Amino acid sequence: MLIKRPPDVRSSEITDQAVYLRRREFMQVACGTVAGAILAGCGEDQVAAGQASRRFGGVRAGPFGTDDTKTPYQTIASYNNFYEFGSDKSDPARYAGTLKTRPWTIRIDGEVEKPANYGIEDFIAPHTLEERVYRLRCVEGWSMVIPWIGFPLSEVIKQAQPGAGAAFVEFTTLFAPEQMPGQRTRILEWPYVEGLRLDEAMHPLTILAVGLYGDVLPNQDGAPLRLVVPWKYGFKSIKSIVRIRLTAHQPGTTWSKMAPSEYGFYSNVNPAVDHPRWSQATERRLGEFLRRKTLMFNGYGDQVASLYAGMDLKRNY
Ligand SMILES: Nc1nc2c(c(=O)[nH]1)N[C@H]1C(S)=C(S)[C@@H](COP(=O)(O)O)O[C@H]1N2
Ligand SMILES: [Mo]
Repeated sequence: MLIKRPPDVRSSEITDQAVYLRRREFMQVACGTVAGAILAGCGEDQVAAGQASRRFGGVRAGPFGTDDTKTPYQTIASYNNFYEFGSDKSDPARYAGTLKTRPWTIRIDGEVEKPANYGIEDFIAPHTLEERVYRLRCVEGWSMVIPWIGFPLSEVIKQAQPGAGAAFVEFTTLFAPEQMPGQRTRILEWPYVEGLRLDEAMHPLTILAVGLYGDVLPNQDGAPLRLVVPWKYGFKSIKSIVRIRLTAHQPGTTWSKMAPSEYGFYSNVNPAVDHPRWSQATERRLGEFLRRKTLMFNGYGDQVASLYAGMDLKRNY
């Protein structure tokens, strides 16, 4: 059997992260535009050279680490799903530069005692940032290992004080067709929305990510703030969030509205439940040659299986 190198991971991507960053001039934004307290390495020399790193300082190693080899930065930042910028994997890296991530407001409302609007800096500042190295498994059959920078979603929800009726959380991506060319098409219903059960949202594995590999998120990965739910298929991890709403009833989600027989509300990674059009038993880790077996709950079963005790996961896909 001939084993082909995956065509979508080019050897040119195997370059040093710093070189890549400089080449793509991701670091053009001057330091000080993000909460200064959480950023380090913003020397004036770097700013002058157009290389101002927006690296996060004081980040501690978070729990749930993995020994899996991390996917190279260049792959994480160039092979994306972000339909607001097109449906080709290379579209987000090419077009997401038009997304304006400052100023950025996040609203928390619905079934909470303390609804509020936050500017992104105020939203992030109270939280201790952690590096969480998580596997991400896309429903399409590929996976990556990503060193996110973020903090538990539970901290944000507790602060908003869920009301007695709160049972689910709905997340909404920015709607800005002038910045997001995909939203000028009808490929999906806009804005992109996702949802979790409240206990899933409160689970210690569930984070809001603001960076990866120590730097602020590249736009194509969901800047300035995206959800990461590592035991669920990648589409649950909604990008560029502007609203977090607690609800009494299960919210609709973009992919389940688009194709209800293919994408459910739960979307837990499950090698035993096939997508109607393809098997979910194996996956291709980007950068590797051979496919690997997909693990139940993406390998996080010890942490999350109890959330689904007694549920039929074939029905609740
Ligand atoms: N707003 C929004 N969020 C999104 C998507 C999208 O199209 N729009 N794609 C999802 C899918 S299908 C996946 S696999 C992950 C990909 O995240 P990554 O590009 O950072 O690897 O983002 C998810 N979040
Ligand atoms: Mo995905």
